[in-house]
Amino acid sequence: MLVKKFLADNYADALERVKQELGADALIVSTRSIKFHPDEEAGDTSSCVEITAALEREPVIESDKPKKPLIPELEEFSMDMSRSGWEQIQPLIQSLMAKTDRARSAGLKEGQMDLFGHLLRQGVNEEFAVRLFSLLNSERGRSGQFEGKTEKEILSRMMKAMLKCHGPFELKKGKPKIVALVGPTGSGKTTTVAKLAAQYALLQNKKVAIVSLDTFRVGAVEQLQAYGELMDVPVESAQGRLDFRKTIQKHRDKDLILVDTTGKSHRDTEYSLELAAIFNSSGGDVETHLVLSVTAQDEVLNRTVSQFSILKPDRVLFTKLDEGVTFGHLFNFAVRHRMPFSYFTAGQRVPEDIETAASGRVIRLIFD
Ligand SMILES: Nc1nc2c(ncn2[C@@H]2O[C@H](COP(=O)(O)OP(=O)(O)O)[C@@H](O)[C@H]2O)c(=O)[nH]1
Ligand SMILES: [Mg+2]
Repeated sequence: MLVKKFLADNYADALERVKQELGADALIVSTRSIKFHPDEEAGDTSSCVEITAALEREPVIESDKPKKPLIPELEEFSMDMSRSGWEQIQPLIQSLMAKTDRARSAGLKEGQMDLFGHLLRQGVNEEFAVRLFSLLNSERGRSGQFEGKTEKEILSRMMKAMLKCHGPFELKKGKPKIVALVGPTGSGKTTTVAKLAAQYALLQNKKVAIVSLDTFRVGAVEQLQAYGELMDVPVESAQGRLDFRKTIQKHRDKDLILVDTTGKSHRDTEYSLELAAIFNSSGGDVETHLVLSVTAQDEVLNRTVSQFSILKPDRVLFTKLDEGVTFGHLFNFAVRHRMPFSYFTAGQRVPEDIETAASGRVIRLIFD
C-alpha cells in the first residue's frame, strides 16, 4: 500500500493534487490544518492543509503536469504498510480528528457548519459533503443562477441534479417487457412484485404475468399466488434455465412479465452467477432491478452491489422508506454506483405503498 501526504493552501487544492497523483481510487485517511508562524513577534500566523491519502496499488493514471509543491521536502513522504497494520491504525486516526476541524480545513465558512453537520447526520458521506460545499463556494460567485437563493436551496439543487431516476417501466408493443427483482432476502422483493403487478394490471389495464424464480425454496410462490388470484394475474413458479425460458415463452402475449427471485444473503456470489445464467438464456432481454432496503447501512449496500454486480443491475429500487431514519446513503449510493432509481416503496400495504422514484423526494427526505 502506498501512503502519501499532500500539502496545499486549502482543502480543495490538496484534494485536487491527491486526485492528480493517485487517481480517483485514493482513500483519504486524514486531513489536518497546519498552522505556522512566519513572523511570531508580529503575531502573524498562516495555515495550510495536509491530506494523507492511501492507495492499495500503484497508480496507473497519467498525471497532468504536476503543480509546484508548496514545501517539497514535506511532500515526498511515503511509506509502505502491511494491510493488517493499516486496518488497525485507520479508525484510530479517524477518531482523533474532530469533525469541525475537518470542516474548517475544507474551507467551510462559519455559517455553513450547521448545513454541513446536517448532511453528515443524515449519513451523507463526509468526502461527498466536503466536495459539495467546495463546489457550492466556487460556483456561487461564478454564475448568476444562484442569486437570491439560500445555501440550502443551492445545495439541494446541486444534489438533486446528481440523482438519476428512471421509472416507470417502458413497455413495448408486440413483446413482453421482462423485469426481474433481485436482492437480499427480506429486502421486499415479493411484496414489491405484488404492488407492481397491481399497478400495471389493475390501474393501467396491462396484461401482466408473474414468474417466481424459485431457485432455493419450494413453496416460495404461495405468497404471490394469493395476490395473483385477487388481481387475476397468472403466477408461475420456475426452476432453472429451461423451465424459466419455457415460462417466458408461454407468456409472450403479455405486456409485462415480473420476475420474483428468492435471494440469498448478500455474501453469496454463486447465486448471482446462477441468476445471470438463467436470465441470459431466457430468450429475451431481462431488465434487472436491485431491491434494497433503505434501512441497510452504506457498507451493507455496497457489499450487496458487489455481490450482484455480475448481473449488471439496470436500476435500483429502494424499499422501506417508511422505516428509514436517515437518507443520506440514498445520495451516496447514487453518486457511487450511478444506478438510476426506479421505484420507492414506503409501507407494507399492497398495492398502495409504491411510488415512481423522483429525485425531489430524496432531497426532501434528506433536508426536511
Ligand atoms: N415497512 C415496510 N415493510 C416492507 C416494505 N416492503 C416490504 N416490507 C416487508 O418486509 C418483509 C419482507 O418482504 P418480502 O417481500 O417477503 O421480502 P423478500 O424476501 O425480498 O421477498 C415483509 O414483512 C414485508 O411486509 C416497505 O416498503 N415498508
Ligand atoms: Mg420473497
